[in-house]
Amino acid sequence: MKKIYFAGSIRGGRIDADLYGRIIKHMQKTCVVLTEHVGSPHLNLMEQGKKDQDIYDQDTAWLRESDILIGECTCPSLGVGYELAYAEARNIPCHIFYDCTKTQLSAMLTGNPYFIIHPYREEKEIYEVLDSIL
Ligand code: 6IA
Repeated sequence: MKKIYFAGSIRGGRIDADLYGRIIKHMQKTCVVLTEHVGSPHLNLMEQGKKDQDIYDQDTAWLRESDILIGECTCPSLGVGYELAYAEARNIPCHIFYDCTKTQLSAMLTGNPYFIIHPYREEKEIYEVLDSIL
């Protein structure tokens, strides 16, 4: 099964956490999602006690072993931006989703032809594209 690194905002803001959870659940029907916790509603509790260096070490190890990165970038996150650059440097394919009725994506992503960008207007479009990618 394909290993997916799903990237979504954590300290950048949890406004879309439920959406991340639904995307992760959809992908888990056919793939392994290494970063299931990104969609968890209990992240604040889980975050207590974890050292930032351990989080960095674990996430970069998962990135290196992933076959593909799927990012939901409607809510801007420094961590997600970093993960995208980290994946690009290692030739891991990167698909970026964002709601184009809510935000304008950074030119540092839209201006880089490496990234495969999927603007959407309705959530159902995400699942249609994911089914064609995975
Ligand atoms: O800058 P941000 O915090 O928004 O960055 C979000 C991105 O960084 C996500 O795509 C995650 O892969 C990664 N990340 C940030 N914080 C954590 C984290 N916190 N755990 C795992 N990945 C993280 C601790 C929660 C954990 C104990 C469940």
